[in-house]
Amino acid sequence: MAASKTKKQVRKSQFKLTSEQEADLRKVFDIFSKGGEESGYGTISAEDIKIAFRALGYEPKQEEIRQLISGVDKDGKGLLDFNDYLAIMTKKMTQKDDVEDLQKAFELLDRDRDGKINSGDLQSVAAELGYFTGTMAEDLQEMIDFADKDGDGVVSEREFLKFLKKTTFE
Ligand SMILES: [Ca+2]
Ligand SMILES: [Ca+2]
Repeated sequence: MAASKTKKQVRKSQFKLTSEQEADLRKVFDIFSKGGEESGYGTISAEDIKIAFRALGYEPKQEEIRQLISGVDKDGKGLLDFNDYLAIMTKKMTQKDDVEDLQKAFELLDRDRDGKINSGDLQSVAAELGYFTGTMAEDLQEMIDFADKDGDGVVSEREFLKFLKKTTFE
């Protein structure tokens, strides 16, 4: 599949994600959009975006997130639909693709330093952000599961890099 396909969401940009990456982003979106009542179905909040970034290994600054969100949040409600979210994530994912940065992100997420990311690590990250609730555990495990390609229940650095940089590592 060498042919680059045109995505309707892409405007005046060089953004390009593989369809697989897009599918993964869709899964993350679905996980968050089914959460909190206040964010409603089919949309996610600015808070969710922050967690989604962390879960994907990015550490954007508060200000950067605000800028990314204000770029797509036309009605100013702070709720983003899938296309808004996709635009933000694509922007971020296509701009930050340095492997060293990703390795640093992996280390950041691997809270217990066992060389793997499991849902406990993600729970710690969420807890540090004051975001963790008991009902999130399952969602976080779901995120682990879809990055976990060999099915051992945890995400190795290789799986992590592969997940974020499919085009380079496959
Ligand atoms: Ca770990
Ligand atoms: Ca694994």
